[in-house]
Amino acid sequence: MSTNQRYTGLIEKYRNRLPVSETTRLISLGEGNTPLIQLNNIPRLTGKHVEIYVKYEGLNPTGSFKDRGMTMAVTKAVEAGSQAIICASTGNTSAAAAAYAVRAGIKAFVLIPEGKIALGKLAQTLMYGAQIIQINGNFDAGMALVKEIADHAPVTIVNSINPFRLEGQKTAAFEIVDELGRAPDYHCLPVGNAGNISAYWKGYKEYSSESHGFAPVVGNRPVMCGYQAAGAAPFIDGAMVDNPETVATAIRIGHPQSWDLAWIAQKESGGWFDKCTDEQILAAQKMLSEHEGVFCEPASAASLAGALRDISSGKIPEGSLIVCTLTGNGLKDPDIAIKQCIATHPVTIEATLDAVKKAILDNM
Ligand code: AN7
Repeated sequence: MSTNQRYTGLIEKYRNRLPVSETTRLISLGEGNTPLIQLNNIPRLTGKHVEIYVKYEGLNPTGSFKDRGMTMAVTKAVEAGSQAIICASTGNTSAAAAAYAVRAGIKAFVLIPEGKIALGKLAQTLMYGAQIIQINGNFDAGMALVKEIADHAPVTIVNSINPFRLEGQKTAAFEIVDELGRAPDYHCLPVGNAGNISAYWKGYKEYSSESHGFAPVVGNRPVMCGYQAAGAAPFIDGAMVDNPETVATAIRIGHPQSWDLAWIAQKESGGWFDKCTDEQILAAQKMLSEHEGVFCEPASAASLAGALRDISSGKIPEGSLIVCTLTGNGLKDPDIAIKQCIATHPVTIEATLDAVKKAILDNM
C-alpha cells in the first residue's frame, strides 16, 4: 500500500480474509482502524505491574463496534439483491444498521425496546431515517420476532446471527495483533448477545493459524474474559435470564444468540465469564474518563470493571498484557453520565470577572 493511500474501511484493508470478491460493491463509512490506547494512570492505581490497552471502538462512524459487522452484513445483503434489512437492538445495532442502509440506498427496519435505549442511539437512528418499531418488550422479545418475520417479509436479518456480522467484527482482533506485533495475554470484553467475543476469538484464531503464515512467536492467542452485568448474566448463571435488568442498557440481554460460540471461545482460550454489578460498571466508566480521558458508554466499561477485579485478585497475573474492548462511545448515553456526576455538577455564578475569579480560586 502506498503511503498516500486513503483508509477506506476494514473490508478493503482485510479483503483477503473476508468473503468479498473483486466485483463486490463495498458499503463502507470508513469503519475500523480505531485507536488502541495504552492506559497511563489506571495500571498504577491497581498497584500491580500490568500493561492495559483499550481498543476504543467508540470512534467508529456510528460510535460503536457494530459498524465493523454492519459494513460486512450490508455489503453482502446488497450483493444478494436485498432491498431491506431488519434487526432487533438495544440501540447500537439499530444505529449502525440505519446508517449503512442509507449508505447502500436500501431500507432499514429496527425493533427496539420502548424506553430502554440510550438517548444518543435513538437520536442517531431517527436521524438516519430508519423505520423504528418500538415494542413493549425487551431485546430478547424483539430478537425472537425478527427471527420469525424473515419468513414472512423480504428483509435480511442483520443481527449477529447473520454470519457476515462476525466476519466483519473479527477484524478488530487483526488490528490489535498488527499493532502490538502479538496477541494480548488477556482480552476482556463486555458480553450481551455474545457475538463480539465470538468474533474476536475467530479473528485471533485465524490470525495465529500457521496457514496464514505469520503466527507471532509470543502471545499467539489471548485468554478471553467475558463480563456481563449482574442483572443480565446468563453465562454466569448457566441459564437464560427472562427479565434482564441493568443500567448498561446495551447489554440488557438475557437470551444471547451466540451462546454456543461464546462457550467455545471460553473453553478453547482457557478463559472465563464473570459478572459486574451496575455500581462496578459505572465506577469503571467514571474512572476511565477522569483518569485517562477516555469516555465510553456504561456497557463498555464492564470490560475494565471485570479486568480490574481480576487483576486485583491475581486471577490475571502481574506481567500480563491486557486489552479491554470499549465497545461504544460515552456520548451515546448522556443521561446516565450526567446522573453519575450529579455530585460534581457545575457551579452557576453571576457573569462577572470577580465571580469567575472566585469560582476558579475556590476550586483550585
Ligand atoms: C456498547 O445493539 O446487542 O455480546 O442490539 O452495544 O456482541 O452482543 C449491543 C451490544 C457491548 C454486547 N457493548 O456485544 C445491540 C446490541 C455495547 C453494545 C455489547 C453491545 P455482544
